[in-house]
Amino acid sequence: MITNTELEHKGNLYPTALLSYEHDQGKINFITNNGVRLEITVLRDNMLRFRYATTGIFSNDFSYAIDPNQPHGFSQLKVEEEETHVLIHTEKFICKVAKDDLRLGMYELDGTVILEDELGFHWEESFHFGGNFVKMSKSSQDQENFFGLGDKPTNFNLKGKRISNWNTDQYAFGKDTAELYKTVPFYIGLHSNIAYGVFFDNTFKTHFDFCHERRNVTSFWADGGEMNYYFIYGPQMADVVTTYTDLTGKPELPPMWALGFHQCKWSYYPESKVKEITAKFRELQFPCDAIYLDIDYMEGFRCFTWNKEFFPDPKRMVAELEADGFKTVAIIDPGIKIDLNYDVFKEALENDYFCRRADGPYMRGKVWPGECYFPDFTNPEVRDWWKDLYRELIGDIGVKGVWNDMNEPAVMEVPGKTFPFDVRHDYDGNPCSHRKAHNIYGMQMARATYEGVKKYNFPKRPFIITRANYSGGQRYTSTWTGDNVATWEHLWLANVQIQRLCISGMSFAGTDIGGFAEQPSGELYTRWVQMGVFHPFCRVHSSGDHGEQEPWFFGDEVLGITKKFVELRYQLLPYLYTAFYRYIQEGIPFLKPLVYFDQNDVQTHHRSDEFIVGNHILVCPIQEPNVQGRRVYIPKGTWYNYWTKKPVVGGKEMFVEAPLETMPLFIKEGAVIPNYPIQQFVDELDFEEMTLHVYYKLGKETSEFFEDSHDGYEYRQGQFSMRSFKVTGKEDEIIVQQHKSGKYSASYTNFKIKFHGIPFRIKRVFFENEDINPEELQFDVDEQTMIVDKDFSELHIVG
Ligand code: MIG
Repeated sequence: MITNTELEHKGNLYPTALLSYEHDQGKINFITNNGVRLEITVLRDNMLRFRYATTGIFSNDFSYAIDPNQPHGFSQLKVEEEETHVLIHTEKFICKVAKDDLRLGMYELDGTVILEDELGFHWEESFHFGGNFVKMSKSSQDQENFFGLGDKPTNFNLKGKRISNWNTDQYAFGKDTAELYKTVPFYIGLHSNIAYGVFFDNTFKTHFDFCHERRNVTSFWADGGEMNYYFIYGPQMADVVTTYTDLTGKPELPPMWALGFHQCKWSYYPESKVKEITAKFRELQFPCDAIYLDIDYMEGFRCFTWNKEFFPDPKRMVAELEADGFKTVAIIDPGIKIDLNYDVFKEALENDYFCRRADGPYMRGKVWPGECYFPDFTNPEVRDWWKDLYRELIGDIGVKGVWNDMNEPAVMEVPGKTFPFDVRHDYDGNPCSHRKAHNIYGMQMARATYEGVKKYNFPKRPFIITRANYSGGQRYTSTWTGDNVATWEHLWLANVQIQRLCISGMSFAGTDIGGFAEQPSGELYTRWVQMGVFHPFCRVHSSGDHGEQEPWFFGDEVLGITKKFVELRYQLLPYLYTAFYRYIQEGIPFLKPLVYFDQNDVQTHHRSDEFIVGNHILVCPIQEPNVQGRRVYIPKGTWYNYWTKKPVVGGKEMFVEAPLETMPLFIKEGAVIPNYPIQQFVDELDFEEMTLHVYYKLGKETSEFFEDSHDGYEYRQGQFSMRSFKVTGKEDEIIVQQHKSGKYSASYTNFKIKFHGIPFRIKRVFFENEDINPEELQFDVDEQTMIVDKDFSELHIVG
């Protein structure tokens, strides 16, 4: 082992022995002989926060990431001193602090190691900027694996990787590009069936090393700021992820149309082009809910303006699109064109809202509009002003969603592609340089946008999508993974990135389906749509300069197949919306990587191809050209092949056929999957009945189905319904019980129940405990369907 003295020669400094500590209501403060302070805060039974101050003085405690409304409180706490350690016992785990050097260890109640400091906290003074490089190293356990970190385009399992966070506009990024658009300094460790999490809440450039430099060491450090991190104990990965998401916050429910299919391109203009595209969707009966306007809708790329030649009457156009079932989403960038005849610029200048360099000049940089200044979104007054800029776009013109781009922030033709370090920011009253504000600039822009769209779209719900973000930004906005490329490798990356975002608190995420740069073949496009319809956010986007990317561009075969998959998404909307509800309520990821689904099965630890949407649908995207199928690892349990309806027993790999028109999909046995009829857009049809697909299981399984009015805020006053379905299967029986809570009642009256996999011939039917003639429920033997009142409580079928 390297000793502390040896490392000091390399410029690292360490805490020395403990001088004293005190405990006051969940805060335990330690001070060492060399003046280092450690403050441990007990936030939950399964979460502690650690802050270190090297000079004995903490800076103002302020974080953009932490949700001010996060629930906290713990049920038990005992602090006791032993000869060598101070012990902190919560109800769930123990933290030990070593008296001779402040090194930490986390243990389960039976003493099993969860996470131990290797060198622990150390630091190196930063001569150029002042302050310190703050560092932490932890020992990693045998067979330990690592997950998380937001949008990183690398292997899903992070072991062996070194990664840094510095939001960057990475056009056509590749596998292992270290720095992308987002910063989510949160990871999950997993060993011995124990999962835990570390959230390093530091907005400076941060670095993570997962056994890359040294085989048994994991470390994280930042170029400035405080060593300030949260430790979250599982032991289930689900506990870690939901606790992290509680800490950094959950979004509100999006309008259901935001979960529909969206079509985008850089750029659809003029108005006639937009209309040509939307008309084609309707003509081909290809479902679509939203159409996007990229930067060319503006007058010379000036935000909050319209090019009147291309869009003479935006309000009329937006209303006409809306009447045809299309919501309009418009892009807004941060760069404001330097132009004294431009109101937005003038106002910001007069009010001193633009970012300045250290010595006073404005931060000037080139983006699409040419030379620009940039609002300081870390100033609450600037955010308020920005919010009100949406009055016309949203309140008057009727645009329904806003797309924030270039907010890393991106600057063209300069080294580093962003602001220089010396640029000043308000940071909500904690003035700092760009080194500290860079990684949250985009998040604060999206936050101000969210507030504006919410205000002017009220009482309807806002929809925001951003490219750059930081932990906690999920409270305000959805996101996409930026400028990917139309290659098979990027399809693979897209699959990994969305799963990673989902377990990093940011479930509302999608990729540019088909690839942004370059042009996909029809086959690649088809495979990407097949996967994309199961991602939380589902949008086709492309740079437009490499040819067309609308679904009809690739010929009839591709059109037919992609249409079938988009229709499937529309049928599954009630199921997807329910998964989303679980995300906003409990922080449960919309889709679950296999390791999240079954962490005790080591077979899942290195797999990243397949994922589970909601609780019951297993999706196995095809990621190679010219294949007729693929090997799939089916997780433990019994699953039905969605296409053949044949059950398979999991816990093993198998070859599954998937010619171009299909993709392997499996439904967990016992599941009840609600389906809407196919619609061209959300709420197009007033239907009388919807379908519940019931998959037989020998045993019990519970499913749920959340409903509300699909927009507006009545759901917060109890205007929603949560139906839970319990399926109990026996050798010659199946019972479906429904329990409903909540006040909302949708307008349809019946469920068509469609059974799958029933291993017996249906002879008798008991409905609400009465022996009835199956004909009363319009029983169809061939289809295995029955029609029941939507509020039924029990259907009991006997063979
Ligand atoms: O410098 O607005 O990632 O989605 O179409 C390119 C034009 C700026 C980058 C975004 C992309 C968008 C494009 N933007």
